[in-house]
This record gives sequence, C-alpha cells and structure tokens, in this order.
Amino acid sequence: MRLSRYFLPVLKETPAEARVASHRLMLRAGMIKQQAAGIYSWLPLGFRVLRRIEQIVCEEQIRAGHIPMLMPTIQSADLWRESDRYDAYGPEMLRIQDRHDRELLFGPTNEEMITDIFRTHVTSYKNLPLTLFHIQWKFRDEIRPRFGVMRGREFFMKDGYSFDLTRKDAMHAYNRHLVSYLQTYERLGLQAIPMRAESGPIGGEDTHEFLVLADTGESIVYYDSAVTDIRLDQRLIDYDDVAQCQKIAQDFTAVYARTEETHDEEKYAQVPKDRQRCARGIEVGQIFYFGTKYSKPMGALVQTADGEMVPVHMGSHGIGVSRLVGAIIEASHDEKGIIWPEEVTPFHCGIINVKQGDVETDRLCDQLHEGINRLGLEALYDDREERAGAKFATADIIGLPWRVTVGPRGAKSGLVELESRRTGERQELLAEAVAPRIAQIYGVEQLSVVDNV
Ligand code: 5CA
Repeated sequence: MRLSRYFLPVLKETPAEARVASHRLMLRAGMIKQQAAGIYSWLPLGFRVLRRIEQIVCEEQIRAGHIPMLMPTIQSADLWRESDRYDAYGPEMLRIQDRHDRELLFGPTNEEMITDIFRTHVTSYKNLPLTLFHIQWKFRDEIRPRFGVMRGREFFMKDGYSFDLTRKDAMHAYNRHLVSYLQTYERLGLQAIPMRAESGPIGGEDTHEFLVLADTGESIVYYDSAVTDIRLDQRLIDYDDVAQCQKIAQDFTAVYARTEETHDEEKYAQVPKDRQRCARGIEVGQIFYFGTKYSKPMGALVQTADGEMVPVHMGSHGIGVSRLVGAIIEASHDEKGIIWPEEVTPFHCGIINVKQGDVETDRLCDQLHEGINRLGLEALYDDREERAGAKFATADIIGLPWRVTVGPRGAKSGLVELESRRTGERQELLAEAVAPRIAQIYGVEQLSVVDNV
C-alpha cells in the first residue's frame, strides 16, 4: 500500500482529551475518530488491527470446537421480559421504539437470544455439548465512557454460549474456555491472568475475569505473584480432554488472584508476604457458568437418555475485542509511539523512501514493495513528498514492527536497512533479501485455521 494513496490522518498534536497512552496513540496514529461519547469510527489503520484481533479470537474459538454464527445487534424487548432482565438491566440498556411502537433494544449481550435459538432447534441430549459464538457490536450506555475504545458505549465483543446436559459437563465447557482464552491472549502477545470475579447482571456463581496488568487499568486486583509464572504448554492442548483442561484451569485458578469485589483479606493473608501483590489491570474477558438461569424461565429443555425433560446448563464467555486494541497498545508502546506485536500489526512492514524523486531510490522502493506483496505480505510504503524526518516520525507513531529504509547512497549498491521497531536494532542487507527475510519472520507458510471452516 502506497501511503500517498492511503488514508492515514496522523495527528501532530497530542489530543487534550486523551488521558491514557493507548487512547492518545490511537488518535495520533489515525486509527479512530470519536463520533459521540464512547462511539468511534474505525479508520483504515485501526480497522486493520481490529480485524486481525477478531481473526485470531475466531481461530482460537474454532480450535476449541466452538461454532461461529452471527446474531443481530437489535433485539426484541419481549425476549428480555421472559428472563426478567428487561427492567433489571436498567439505564445501561439502550431502548428503542420502531414505527409500530414495538419495543426493541440494542443488545448489550445475547443470553436471551441464544437461548431462544436453542429452544427452537434443540430438544435432545444427543445434540450436546454445543457452544455457539459470534463476534458482534454491543451497546451499553456506560455512565462514564472513557479511555477511548477501552470503555466505549459501542464496542466489539466475542460472546460465546455453551449448552450442556449436566453441571459437570458445563464445567468442562468453562475450563475449555479458560484454557482457550489463555491461548488467545498469549497469541496476542499479552499475559492475561484469570481472577475470581463478580458476575454482575449476567448472573451465576462461577466466574473469572481475565486481567492484563497495567497501571492505567480500571480494575484493582489482588494476587499471589506465583500466578504470573505459570505457563501454558501450547502444543499439548487437547480441548476434548476433560481431565487435561481441568488440570490446566486448576493450575491457574488455585493460586490466589481476585478482583477487588471478591477480594478476601483472610485468604490473601495466607499468601507469603513477599508474593502479595495489589495492582491495576484491564479486563479483557470474562467467563460465566450460570446453570439454568435462562434455560428454566425461557423453557430451553432437553430430553435426557431416560426420556426426562430437563433445563439445559449454560455458560457465557466474552472477550472484549475492541478493548483489546487498547490493551495491546498499553502493553506495547514507548515514548515515540505504538510497537505492534507481529501477530496483530496492521502491515507487516513499512518502507521508507528517504529521497522521493531520486530515480534509483524510487526504483528500489517499488521493487521492494512488489516483492513483499508477491509473498502475500503487506508493506506500507511511505512514498509521500515529505522530509525523511517526518516519515520516521510517522513510522514511530504507527509502530509497524519492521521498517525498511531506502536511501540514495545504499540504493547505488542495492543496499537497504532493516530495523526492528521494538529493539531499534538495524541491519544492512541487499534489497532482494528483504522480502524472504520478512516472510521468514512472519512464517508465511502457516495456514490459517479459518480457511478450513
Ligand atoms: N455475556 C457475557 C459474556 S459472553 C458478557 O457480556 N460478559 S462481559 O460483560 O464481561 O463482557 C465481556 C467483555 O467485553 C469484558 O470482559 C470486556 O473485555 C468487554 N467489555 C465490556 N464492557 C465494555 C465496554 N464498555 N467497552 C469495551 N469493552 C467492554
């Protein structure tokens, strides 16, 4: 992509309203534009990152055996009356009336709708276990939308709903989600810690939030520092293996880690003093088991092997996809700008032409650009008639992990410079070696799981 033909409205000034790094950098890097409090347009660069995160979240759900679908954003109030949540949800719910005065709402979550789909089509234990998920926009009329996309009113969420015959089976769905979430965050370059939490309006007794530690996080958390040393051995996970998922979930959840709302001073006192930590974190996901809270009142019954009709056991499991964009930036930036992890970067690399108009330099840049494209990778080629300094500043803000700099001196002998945004390490190499090197860094031969759906 040639920057001269792209849409990248980078801001020179730091916007006054942005108080945390991710919000500031997303505005400065031309990723988002606020349209109303907590409501944003995703400009092309931001949209690319959002899509990449969505893709990874989707792939990991499919890997865990969960099935993608799509439900609408607008829901009928009557459905929420069946579960008794229409009034209970309060002012956070955006209520809408259509031209026939029918009551609708912009969905803040989808437990009722998925239960309705389930009761319409599933009647037997033979169809269980089942987990359906979608990745869709939600609206919650938050009293204090802030920090950009981190606490929006309109936000993008992966929400999955599990259906099982028994509580025991439902606990496997819970553990399976816990493990798949750890895997997802790890792929995104984040360490997220599962912490015992409160269930709020979703309901249920068992619930864990996933927190990324960050000074700018909105949640206060207490934990035993040993929890940050536990590692997932990614290659060995078999999501159908009940005992294995349970073991991994237990390894993580047995260590003290709780949000402020569920913090227990007595239990915390048993953690060795030198391992006690109180910190702030960003909640990037939450899993719930709430049994028959929705299936009972809404009549989502299944027949058991004995012919008995019983309400199905349910859980719901959410990942804050748009919030993750902010969380990743909070975890990965420096004073100059964003530093994208390779897994979610909007472009694989940048090409900087330090002397636009110089025949040799232009030609080499064109060659590089095409060579990278040909391997199925995407480069953002800064071909603007701008000073080199301005191009470097833009590159620093938008934070592509790899940058190829092409100048007239090197161009004479076919040499360019490859620089890592994270370490600042530079390496001079022949222009024809660049595309294969970038391909190697990204392991382009890997196939995406979603291609097989
Ligand atoms: N139905 C359940 C799970 S499917 C549910 O709605 N869970 S939730 O309320 O915990 O939301 C799931 C995730 O969405 C949260 O962990 C958080 O990462 C994200 N989220 C929630 N509210 C907002 C918001 N106002 N702005 C951005 N992300 C949000």
